[in-house]
Amino acid sequence: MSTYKPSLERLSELIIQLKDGACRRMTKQLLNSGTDPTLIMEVCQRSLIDIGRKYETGEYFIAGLIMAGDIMKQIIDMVLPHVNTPIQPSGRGRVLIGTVAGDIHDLGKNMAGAMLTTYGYEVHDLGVDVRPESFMEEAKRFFPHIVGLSSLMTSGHVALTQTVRLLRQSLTADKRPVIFISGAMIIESVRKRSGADFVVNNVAETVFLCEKIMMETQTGLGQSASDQISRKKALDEALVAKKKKNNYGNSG
Ligand code: B12
Repeated sequence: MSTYKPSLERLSELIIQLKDGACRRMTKQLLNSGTDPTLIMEVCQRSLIDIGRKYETGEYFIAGLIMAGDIMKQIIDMVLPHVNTPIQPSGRGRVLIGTVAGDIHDLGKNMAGAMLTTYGYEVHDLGVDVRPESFMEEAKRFFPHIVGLSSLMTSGHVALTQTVRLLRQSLTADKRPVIFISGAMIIESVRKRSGADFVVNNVAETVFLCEKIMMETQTGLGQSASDQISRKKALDEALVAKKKKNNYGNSG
């Protein structure tokens, strides 16, 4: 049994030390003490970034990444059933997700997919290492309102750009989905280069943005470029306001 008071900071330390049993116990204690499940997930995500840095500097090896991935998966499985969702009907909108070609990271994508499903979205997950053509074929069949592309490695940015281009070229304006991109190495300049509409950095942001898009535009399809730009500006402002309100890292 852990002798520590449950806290998100302590969970982060345990994750970074790769102590899986203690991580499970701490997560259980945090959930029992009423900590917001999305805060737990965000702390995990940030801790895994630290583990990635340790891998880069040679302090951890590939085994460390594998263990970290395993711990993250266990925590996600414990946390997801505790996510409180507003009561709303299914069929909020269709979301197509997948990890781009050459990349097998899937924890963030799975987490985002599970959250969106809980929130009533119809999520179609193409898995990992997905070719641009597969995204395009599925988009033509499924007609998603939103497409979410995951890419955790710098080497995936080419595939990301190719996928966005192909989706834009092969779908007519009225069936064009809003495209999100996400992952560890994704920043605004990558979004610009790829031609995607939004970068999402965590599940809370993903759900928030999907809700806004579905609410504000009915379907989010068939917008003119200027509509898209003004909508993006409004959403960006809303996200900044939401971030300011968030009080990370000091519950428990
Ligand atoms: C765990 C991990 C692994 C695990 C993955 C297990 C799995 N099933 O996914 C394993 C061990 C398999 C792995 C392998 C490799 N990895 Co790795 N890995 C990581 C690590 C530590 C954490 C990633 C993670 O799961 N984070 C937790 C999740 C929850 O966060 P997230 O992915 O950011 O997702 C959140 C948001 O971005 C968003 N989101 C993410 N995806 C999506 C998708 C959609 C649709 C939406 C809406 C939202 C969304 O929501 C999520 C939740 O908030 C990262 C470090 C880091 N900085 O992230 C390195 C990292 C990504 N890996 C890296 C590397 C180099 C590799 C390897 C090449 C190592 C090797 N030598 O073999 C291989 C790559 C294999 C391949 N071809 O893909 C590098 C990439 C560096 C770079 N510049 O490209 C990183 C950044 C580590 C580092 N700092 O060096 N890795």
